[in-house]
Amino acid sequence: MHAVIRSSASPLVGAALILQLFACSAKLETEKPPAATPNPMADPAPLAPAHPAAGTPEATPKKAAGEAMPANATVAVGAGPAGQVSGRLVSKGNKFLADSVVYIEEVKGKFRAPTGPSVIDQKGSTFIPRVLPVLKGTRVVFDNGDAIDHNVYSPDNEKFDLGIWKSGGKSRVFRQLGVYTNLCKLHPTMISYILVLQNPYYAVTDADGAFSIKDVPPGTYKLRAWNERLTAEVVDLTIEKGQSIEVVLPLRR
Ligand SMILES: [Cu+2]
Repeated sequence: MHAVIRSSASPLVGAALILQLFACSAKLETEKPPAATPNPMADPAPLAPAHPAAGTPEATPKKAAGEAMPANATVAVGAGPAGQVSGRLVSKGNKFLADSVVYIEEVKGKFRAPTGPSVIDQKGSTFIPRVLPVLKGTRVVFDNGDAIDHNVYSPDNEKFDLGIWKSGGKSRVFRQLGVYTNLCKLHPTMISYILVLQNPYYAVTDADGAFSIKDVPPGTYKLRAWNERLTAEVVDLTIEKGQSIEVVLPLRR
């Protein structure tokens, strides 16, 4: 059960600064004051004070192309059995939000990669999925489902080339942290990305840029977002035991 009621206020500051701030519900057993943590490197966009506004109807800010981008906003919304970081990415015109990876850069401890592999298919000369985050040490199978030759290679990090083959899979274990661009020498339009991450606390955004990272252990972290075209600020956040945090994270060129 989620004993959190989410409400929001959308103050307009200056021309068109929209911040979505989530306030604590008065019904929380252990109430935490809302904390807004602007990144000091962000544009000089003042964060409006987060007044608890339980019962205020949720306003949906309309975003148009050319609108000013909001600063990132990080707000604790309540406590529950497991920590959670969720929220959404925003961008100018809300473009390119899908298939971003939002992840916690480093979490103390060692995380064992899953015993089974992750899979990237090649179908219709397209890598599916286009973006695949994996835990360090994960085996990734490239499965050629086409009846034609494909190749998989990456010019990134330690580089690799799996050769050229028709039907069936070839695999490799990704042991080095980083982003790998996967390409096919035979089909220049084929591209996909593997993000090798230190811990399993990551999520891929949906078409609206929404994400949810569950079961996050308490700690102070850097939250990052990777996007094929745009970049995001790094967000510092502290999550306490069982706390839920909502983040609105802008992507920029
Ligand atoms: Cu190919």
